[in-house]
Amino acid sequence: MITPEHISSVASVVRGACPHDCPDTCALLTTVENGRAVRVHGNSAHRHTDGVLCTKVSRYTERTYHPERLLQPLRRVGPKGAGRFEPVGWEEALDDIAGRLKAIAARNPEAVLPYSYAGTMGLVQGEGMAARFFHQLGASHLERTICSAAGTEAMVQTLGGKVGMKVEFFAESKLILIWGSNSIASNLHFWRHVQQAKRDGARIVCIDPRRTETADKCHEHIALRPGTDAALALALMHELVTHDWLDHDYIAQHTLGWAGLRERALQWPPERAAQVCGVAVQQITDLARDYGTTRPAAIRLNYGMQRVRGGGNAARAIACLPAITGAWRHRAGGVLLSSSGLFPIDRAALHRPDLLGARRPRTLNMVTIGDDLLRETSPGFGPKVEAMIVYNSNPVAVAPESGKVVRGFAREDLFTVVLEHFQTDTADFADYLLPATTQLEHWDVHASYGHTDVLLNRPAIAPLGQARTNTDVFRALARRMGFTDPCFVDDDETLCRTAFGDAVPFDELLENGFASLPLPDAPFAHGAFPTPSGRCEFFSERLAMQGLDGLPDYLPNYETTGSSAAWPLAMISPPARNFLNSTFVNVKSLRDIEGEPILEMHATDARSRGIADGDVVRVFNARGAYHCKARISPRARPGVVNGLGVWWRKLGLRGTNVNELTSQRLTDLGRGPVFYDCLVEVAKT
Ligand SMILES: Nc1nc2c(c(=O)[nH]1)N[C@H]1C(S)=C(S)[C@@H](COP(=O)(O)OP(=O)(O)OC[C@H]3O[C@@H](n4cnc5c(=O)[nH]c(N)nc54)[C@H](O)[C@@H]3O)O[C@H]1N2
Ligand SMILES: Nc1nc2c(c(=O)[nH]1)N[C@H]1C(S)=C(S)[C@@H](COP(=O)(O)OP(=O)(O)OC[C@H]3O[C@@H](n4cnc5c(=O)[nH]c(N)nc54)[C@H](O)[C@@H]3O)O[C@H]1N2
Ligand code: SF4
Ligand SMILES: [Mo]
Repeated sequence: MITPEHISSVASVVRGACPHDCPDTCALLTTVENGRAVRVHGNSAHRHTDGVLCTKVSRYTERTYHPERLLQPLRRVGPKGAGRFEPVGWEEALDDIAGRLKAIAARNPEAVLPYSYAGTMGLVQGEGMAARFFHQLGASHLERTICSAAGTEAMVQTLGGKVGMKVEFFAESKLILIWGSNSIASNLHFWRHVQQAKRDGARIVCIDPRRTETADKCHEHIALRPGTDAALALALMHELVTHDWLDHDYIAQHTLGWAGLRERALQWPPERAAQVCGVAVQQITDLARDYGTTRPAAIRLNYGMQRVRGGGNAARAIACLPAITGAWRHRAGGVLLSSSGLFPIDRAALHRPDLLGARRPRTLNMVTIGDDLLRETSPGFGPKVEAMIVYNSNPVAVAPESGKVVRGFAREDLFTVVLEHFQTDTADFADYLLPATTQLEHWDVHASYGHTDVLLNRPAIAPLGQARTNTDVFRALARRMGFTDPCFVDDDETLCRTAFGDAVPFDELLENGFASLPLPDAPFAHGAFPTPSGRCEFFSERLAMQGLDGLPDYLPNYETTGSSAAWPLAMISPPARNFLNSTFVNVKSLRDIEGEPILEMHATDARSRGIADGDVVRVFNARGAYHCKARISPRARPGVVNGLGVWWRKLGLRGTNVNELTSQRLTDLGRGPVFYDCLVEVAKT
């Protein structure tokens, strides 16, 4: 076992945090020898990490010292998107970028758009200095919706925020519903609690259209059609009502809108839901009985179920369940989608929205970047986007309807700066490509969306080559833009301290690398939800005021099988286990495990199309076409195909990926993406 105490004159062990968009937020220990990181381990002193990392991050040194790491600033030569660059000095690059931004901002700063997401979840290298920069500039706001917006809004409206059970108490549950999540792939440390519960006799049920690695290991798998989760949740409620598996006292004291929800649930007998979901009636009635009669019962909800038109309503319906049965009374009962709302982040101090003054720039949604880059100046839209600064994201690969995203990025009149570790699909379109530091090379501080500890990340090694931190690039640009507020000279350690202010003891972070938030074990045992009413809001007044349904309901997908003869198959595109979104696709050892981009198909769907296992197929719809290899697999249910992982387009079979097919429509709540609400046809090539 490696602990930070094993320090010698040539070797040291540095405490850090995994930066990736993963609920586990592991504590890392990096062994450094002669200035070089030689191994990255999980810190066993951190209870949530428990000394274990996933395969991806155990290979972190391979990614860090990858021969294709960007090590110097580059300037485009040749046409947009050709990916040809020449080296340029930092000073020259930054001077030119600042000059271009100044000229655009002099006409209208809203023509500048930041584009970023969760390449790093660090609060400092994420939006720490960047938000200050764009606020001072008055650039367009970006709605950062691409992952979790519908579920987030659902939790806000129902429970009052991204709050819920503590992950460690799932180990004590007697019934666990894993709902819309492939935990073994995407939430490994949660899965360890499930294993414990299972050893202690708990029943584990997986609700997922795909027979995942996780489903394989559960007692029951309910393979419903994509986008039908709300129908299932309402039918469960129907059964809870008709069998009186209700906690009347909890409902009366701690919930709002029961009469209305009860009435709606009674419209959903299991037979009706079974039709909609494409599952057996008995699976629904059995699940309802188990959920209604087992104490404590816990739901691990994850974002996989909310990337469809009705995703927000579905998450809301599911979030109502533990209040109906009083599951919240026990610390091992309730629901967890995300714990991130529990962290006392001082966003006002970190992001400095006050720098906007009276200005209120327009907001563009990162999901619709394809359309928005192709729009001209107009009264409804505002100015045409003239410049984009991309950091911590790879939109050309991850945003929906990539045909349009590519056309947008290919505009010769768009000025694009990309801060990156690698020459990604997006980086190919940059005018300036700036080398960024990795987590081993910079300071940061992290909240988590799977547990309730704050983590500090110290740099283990010096920046490679000429790489610079995101913060440093924005500080340097701010100076050139003439931004004089003192916040633009804050160093990274100061930003780390600012993120939580006095709410988290920084000394403890420096000493241990992590600190637990002081929180009750059973957050809603006595109600006290952080909603306006203080109750679990089955009925949301705030939604009703927006003209929306105040109660959760089932909203069919935009694209439902049966509605189109041309596109008879539903396609979902969940994460690949050895990638993290599009990160790691270029790490050879991990790509070798994934092999090639594949589409899982049920044998009947393949047979009727003359497709054999391993055939190269064309997956297509009106938006585009994507080539990959067919895998005939029981992991796919009839009528649904699974296009795994967000591959880099240029590392796929014919320069496209699965997002060629996905649509830019938005979810019912939160204006999120509908990646898994997508019809296609498949043909042998
Ligand atoms: N290894 C790995 N880990 C990851 C990621 C990764 O790419 N790779 N991504 C990270 C990110 S960004 C996130 S947001 C988190 C969260 O992770 P999620 O995005 O929730 O991803 P998964 O856990 O794979 O869960 C998605 C599951 O939902 C299923 N699903 C699809 N449509 C539906 C539906 O309509 N209903 C239901 N019930 N299920 C459906 C899919 O088949 C899949 O098994 O994971 C993170 N962790
Ligand atoms: N079809 C389909 N599409 C999807 C999904 C899906 O399930 N299906 N999942 C969606 C989800 S859940 C999400 S969250 C999004 C994710 O979309 P993104 O947030 O764009 O995630 P990544 O693809 O991992 O790209 C992150 C990039 O940030 C870079 N990066 C990491 N750290 C740093 C840093 O410190 N500095 C700089 N400058 N760069 C850094 C990495 O090298 C990487 O290229 O994709 C979405 N797209
Ligand atoms: S990606 Fe997730 S499981 Fe892997 S090391 Fe990072 S936080 Fe842990
Ligand atoms: Mo995500």
